[in-house]
Amino acid sequence: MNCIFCKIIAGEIPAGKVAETENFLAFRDINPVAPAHILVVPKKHMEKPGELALLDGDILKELFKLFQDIAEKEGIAESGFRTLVNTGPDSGQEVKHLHFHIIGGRKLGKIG
Ligand code: D5M
Repeated sequence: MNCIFCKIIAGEIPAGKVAETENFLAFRDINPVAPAHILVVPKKHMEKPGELALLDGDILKELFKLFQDIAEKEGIAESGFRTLVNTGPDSGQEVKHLHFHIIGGRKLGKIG
């Protein structure tokens, strides 16, 4: 499968790794829209957030703890940050491997 995020997970192309857990990898977005812009991706290829339900274990706990750990590491836990997922054509999803954006480090505008 020709998936850029699968290649990052496999170590075939470089990325600015920020954190890793059993099921997720976090790395810096190549086109940051804010001083902190990190992508959190499941190591298993999937396109939509609902597919996380197919994984074993306490996936949501692992994921939300990772969001918090990243925010603390990036120094944005107190100032605030946005976590968002684009799903499907209307959202503008470009990479068809599920990814959570964590964006912070500046005042963010309203979501359009
Ligand atoms: O966002 C897809 C995001 O993926 C976009 O912000 C750029 C980022 N991207 C694309 N290729 C790379 C690599 N190679 N490293 C890091 N970040 C990358 P979407 O929600 O699909 O619009």
